[in-house]
Amino acid sequence: MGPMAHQDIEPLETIWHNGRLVPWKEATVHLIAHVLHYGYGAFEGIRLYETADGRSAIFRLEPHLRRLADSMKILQVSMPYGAEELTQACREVIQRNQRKEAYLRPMAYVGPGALGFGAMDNPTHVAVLMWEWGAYLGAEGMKHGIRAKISSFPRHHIGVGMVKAKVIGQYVNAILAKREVQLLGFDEAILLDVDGYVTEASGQNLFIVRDGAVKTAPCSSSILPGITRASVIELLREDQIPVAEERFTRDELYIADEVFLTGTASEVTPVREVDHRPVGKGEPGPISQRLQERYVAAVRGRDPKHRDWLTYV
Ligand code: PPE
Repeated sequence: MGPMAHQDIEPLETIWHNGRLVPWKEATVHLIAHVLHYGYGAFEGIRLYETADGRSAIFRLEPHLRRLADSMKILQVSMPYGAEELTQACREVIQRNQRKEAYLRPMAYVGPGALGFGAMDNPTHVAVLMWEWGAYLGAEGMKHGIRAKISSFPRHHIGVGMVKAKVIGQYVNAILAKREVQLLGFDEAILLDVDGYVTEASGQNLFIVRDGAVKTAPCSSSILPGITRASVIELLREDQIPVAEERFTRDELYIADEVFLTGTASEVTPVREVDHRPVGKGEPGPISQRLQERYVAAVRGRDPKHRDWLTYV
C-alpha cells in the first residue's frame, strides 16, 4: 500500500463569503489580498456527520469556532463575525449544499487594501466553505493502520510559531514535512520539536500506548490543541484508561504497543509502522480499535453521554 492519491475537490453549490451565500464559482479572492502574499489568517476544519436517526449534526462546532476566534486574537486581527453568526453561516451552507456528511472549512483572513507587513487596517474577510471529504488517510489506513515517518523538519518552536493558533501561513511547515515523507513512500509525517521531543503529525495529534497507559504531548508544547484530541482523552478516561499529557521521546514511539493519530479530517487513525519499525504487532491494537468505535458512536449520536458534542442541523 503506497501513500494516498489526493483527489480534486468536487465543487458544491454554495459558499458563505462575508455574510452572503455565493455560487461556488464566484467565491473568489483578489490577487491583491494580503493573505495570499503572507498567509496572515486562520482556518478551521469541522465535520458534519449523518446521525443514527437519519438527521445530520456538526461535531463540536462550538470549540472549533472558539479556536478560530482565539487564532484571530493571537494574530491581533479583528473578527467581524461572532460564534452565533458563524453558526448560522454553517447552517446556511449545509442547507444550501444538501449533503448529510461533509467537511466545513471556516476561514478568516486579511483581505485587500494595503500590502506590507505593517498593514493594520485591511478588512478581515470571512468564509465558510464545504465539500465532501472521505477518510483523510484512506479507508485502508483506517482499517489496517498507516505508515509514518519522522520528518527532518521540526515543528515550530513555541516562540516562533503561534502554535495554539491555526494560522494559514504556518502550514508551510506541515506541508514540507508531509511532502518529504510522502515522497519516501510513507502516509504521514511525525514532527519532533526543536529539543527532539515528539509533538504531533502534520495535521493530527499523536498518541502512544504502552502497557495499557496512554501518552500524548501536552498543550504547553508545540502542538495544536486538537479538538479531536480533547474528545478522545475524555473517551479514554471514561473507559478507565489512564492518559498522561507529557513530553516523550522518539524511542518511546518505537517501543509503543499502539500509536494512533487524531484530527477532524483523520478522525482516529491507527499507525502500524514508524520509521520502518512495526508498531506492536504491526496492526491496530485493542485500545485504538475500541477508541475508533467509541468515536464513531459519538459523532453519529449513538453515545447518549456525548449528545452535547453535536449541533443538529
Ligand atoms: N494538528 C494540526 C497541525 C492540525 O492541522 C490538526 C487539524 C490537528 C492537529 C487536529 O486538530 P482537530 O481537528 O481540532 O482535532 N487539521 C485539520 C486540517 C487538515 C487539512 O489537511 O486541511 C483537520 O483535521 O481538519
